[in-house]
Amino acid sequence: MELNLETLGQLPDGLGPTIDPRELTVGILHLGVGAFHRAHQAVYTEAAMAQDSATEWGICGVSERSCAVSQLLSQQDCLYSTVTVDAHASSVKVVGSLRKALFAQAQSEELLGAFADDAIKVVSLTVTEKGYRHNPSTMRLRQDDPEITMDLAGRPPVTVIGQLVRGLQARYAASGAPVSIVSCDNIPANSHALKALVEEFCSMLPADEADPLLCWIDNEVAFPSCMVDRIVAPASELHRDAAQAALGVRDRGVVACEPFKQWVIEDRFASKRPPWEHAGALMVDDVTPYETIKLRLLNGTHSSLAYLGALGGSTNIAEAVSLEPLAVYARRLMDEASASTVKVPCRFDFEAYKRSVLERFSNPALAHSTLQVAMDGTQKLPQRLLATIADLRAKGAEPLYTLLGVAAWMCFVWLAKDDKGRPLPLDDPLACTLRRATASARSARDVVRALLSLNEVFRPELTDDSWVADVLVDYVNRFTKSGSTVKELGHILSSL
Ligand code: CS2
Repeated sequence: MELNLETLGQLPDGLGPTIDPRELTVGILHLGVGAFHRAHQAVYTEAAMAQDSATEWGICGVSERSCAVSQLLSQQDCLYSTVTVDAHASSVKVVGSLRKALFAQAQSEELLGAFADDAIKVVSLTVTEKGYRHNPSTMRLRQDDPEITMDLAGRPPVTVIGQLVRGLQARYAASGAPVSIVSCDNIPANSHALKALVEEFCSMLPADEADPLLCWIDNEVAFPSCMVDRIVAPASELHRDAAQAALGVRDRGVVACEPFKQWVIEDRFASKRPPWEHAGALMVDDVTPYETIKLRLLNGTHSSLAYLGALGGSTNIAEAVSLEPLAVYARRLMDEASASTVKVPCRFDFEAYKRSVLERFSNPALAHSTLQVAMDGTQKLPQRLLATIADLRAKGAEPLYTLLGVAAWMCFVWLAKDDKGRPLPLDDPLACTLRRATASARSARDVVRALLSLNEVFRPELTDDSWVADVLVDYVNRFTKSGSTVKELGHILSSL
């Protein structure tokens, strides 16, 4: 038997949704209905509705890149379960807040209809960093992006920015009802950055379309930023079996996640919003301090462990952080990153935060693959590592640990294999540019010079900092010559 509305009544007590999915109407349109959204916002939204006996915040989830997820979810009446795991226990629960699933590329009319529907009060997104099609170093749309050009020319939009602008146009033409757009991606000032990209796209439309739209967006559309946190790994057969054993029905949409979750939201909405604070989200005036700490300490360390771990042959993050030099390194990297964060939330306990990050990375039940975290480095490094380096350099400091993470990324790109010679695939929207840049490199200095001059990734103050280049050359040299990344890391750490 499969999980769906008909089998819902047969679920064991306490494992079903805390609201009745049949009673919900749709009030949220979410772009990017992947595992993260299903283990995070959808969970908060269900709990918020349950707390307040609200029914108007059902979610319409949109798949962006493939129809597989939206089809699968539709076949299960949009029900799916979370399997929450750590070293000691696991728990299964069916989530009922997702009520509809669309595939953007095949259902563009329905998507525009959803944007225009004034029952939709919130449009949210988890489309990963590359979904914004921006240059992370400038936060502007990539000028040479053919997909953006084609969306601007008026085809049914394929890019997320195109979908947002065409969707907002449809809403403006229909009721003009206010709406709030919430980015839930790991980008600094995420929704504010998104607003700038939306406006940039609008300003490339003919003036008679652009001007009224921009004016309406300014008055009626809010872009509250937020910080999201939960480690979610692709579900394995083990997780699906655990769900089946607990539920008594088969769920093909299982998501596997850690127990920890956090959501800090800027409370600046243009429209009614779900009472997420009743589900544990923190509503604040300014998310910057939370976001900077999360991006630089958690995500920065995650990425660095992913590159070092992958080079050293670790397949997942828990395995990587179980190696002494990597654990020591992670700790020192977080100490360094915390010195770069200027604003800190009041009563924030850095020590407890760092300990909890290491504990979370050690969760063996998720098997979060190093290659998955290593993916899209050009889109992640600027906010995770480079911002720390730039801030510390501006203070005259020497961010030796953060640079180690950047050097590991450079080795990962250049060597394309681990210590045992096994290939490490480069999954990055700028993969061709990276390969071209490093193809003729013969030495560590060549590689560092070639990569540092990619202005999509590195800002001029880093490209031109000869101290930074020298440190990177030294690290890349040592890693490439050593034959054992983990041992070499140990040597480097003992010399710092
Ligand atoms: C990870 C994040 O894949 C990655 O790059 O660093 O997805 C991380 O697991 C989340 O941001 C945790 O909240």
